Amino acid sequence: MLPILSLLAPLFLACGEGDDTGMAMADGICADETRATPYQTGLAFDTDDGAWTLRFVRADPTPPENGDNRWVIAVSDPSGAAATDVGLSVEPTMPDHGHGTNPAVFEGVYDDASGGFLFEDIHLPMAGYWEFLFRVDDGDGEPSEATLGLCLES
Ligand SMILES: [Cu+2]
Repeated sequence: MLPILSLLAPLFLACGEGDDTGMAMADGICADETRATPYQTGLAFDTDDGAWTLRFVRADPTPPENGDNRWVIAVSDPSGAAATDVGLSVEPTMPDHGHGTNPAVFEGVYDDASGGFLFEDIHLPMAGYWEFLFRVDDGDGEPSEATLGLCLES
């Protein structure tokens, strides 16, 4: 953990999270965030090229939080057929702060019992607005991309 902490420490100092009084407000740090999609189980979104639909089967914790997150995400083609033999990765970033995660990219592993691609440990080191760049790679040309914005309240 030490290398990660030492890497992140300057970022915490650099970007901050607002003042302490904001933390006490009932509506939270995401109340005025217009870029984020509200998280719900089953949340689905398409890749930009329309080739694939991604769907959150589950997220632990729900909604996603600052800290360790375990996600299962299903991928399907436009006919609704589940894709099991593609690659699925996610690259989280905080665009307002200019940082991502360590590692930068997480690779999902298809797990039939879970009903989708399992991401065991996506560590998100801050609350606030995150963008998740998903890439679906079927091995044929450039990967398809989808970006999802989520705001972590805590
Ligand atoms: Cu940040």
